[in-house]
Amino acid sequence: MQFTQSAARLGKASMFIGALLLSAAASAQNPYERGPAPTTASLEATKGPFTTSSFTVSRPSGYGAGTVYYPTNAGGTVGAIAVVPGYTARQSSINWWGPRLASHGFVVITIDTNSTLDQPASRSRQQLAALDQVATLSRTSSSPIYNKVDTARMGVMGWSMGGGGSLISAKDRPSIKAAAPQAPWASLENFSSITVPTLIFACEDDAIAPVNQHALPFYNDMTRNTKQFIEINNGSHSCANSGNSNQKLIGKKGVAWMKRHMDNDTRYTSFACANPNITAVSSFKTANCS
Ligand code: 856
Repeated sequence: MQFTQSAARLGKASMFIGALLLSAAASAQNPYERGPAPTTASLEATKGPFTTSSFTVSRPSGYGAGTVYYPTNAGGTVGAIAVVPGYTARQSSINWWGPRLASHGFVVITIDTNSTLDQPASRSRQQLAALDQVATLSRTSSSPIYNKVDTARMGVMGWSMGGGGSLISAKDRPSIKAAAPQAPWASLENFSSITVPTLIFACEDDAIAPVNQHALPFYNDMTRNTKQFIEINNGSHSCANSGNSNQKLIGKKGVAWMKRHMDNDTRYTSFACANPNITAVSSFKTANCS
C-alpha cells in the first residue's frame, strides 16, 4: 500500500513536470510570428508571402483620407502601421509601403492629411487618429479587417513632415512598437525621450530636410531605444518614396524592422540589424540592435 501510494504520487508528479515542460515549449513559440522564415530574396521581392487586398476608409475620423491594405491569408491578428506623407504631398508619395508591408503580415493605413499644409505635430495627431480608427474597424463586424488587428501592436512610418510626425507619435505614445520615418523633417523638436525602436532613413543630398539638421540630430538625440540610421548615397528628399531606386534595400530594412519589433520576431534580427555594406548606403549607424 505504501509503495502503491508513492508510485501514484510519482506518477502525478511526473505528469505535472510533463505539463510544465509542454507549457514552457508553448510559450517559447512566439504567438505573433506570421509567415515563413525570411530570406534576403523574400525581403527584397516587391511582395511578401501573403496576398493582399485594400479598401478606402469611407469616413476618415480625424484625418483627410485613408487606404487600408491588409493580408487576406495571414491567419490570426497582425499589427497595424500608419504611413503619413509630407508637406503638400499625398498618399501616392508613400503608398508603395501598403502592399509591401501588408504582404508580410501587417494591416497598413496610408493617409492624406486634412490639409496638405499641415505641420508635423498635426500630422502626428492624424496618424494616431488613423491607428485608432484601424483599431475601431477591427472591432466592426462589417469591416474587411474585422478581428484582423492586434490593437496592442501599432507602428508608425512617414515621409518628411510625416516622418517628423512619426517621431512625435513615437515620443507621445510610447506604447507604439516600432517607428521608421524617411527623410524626417521637424523643427524645435527634441526626441531624446523616445523609447520606441526607431529606424531613420535619410537621403544624403536632401535639400529640404538636410541630414545634418534633421535626420542625423534626431538619430543622435535618441539614447533610450534601439535605433538605426541608413543614409542613401546621393539621395534626394524623395529617396525612399514610391518608385525609388533602392526599394530592395529600403523595403528589406523597413519590413525587417517592423517584423522584429512589432511581432517580436527574432527570425528578422539579422536583417534588421545588419550593416547593408553596399555603395548605395553612404552612412550606417545602429545602437542596441538585437
Ligand atoms: C514634399 C518639409 C521649411 O520647411 C520646408 O520648406 C519643408 C518643405 C517640405 C517638407 C516636406 O514635407 O516635403 C515633402 O513636399 C519641410
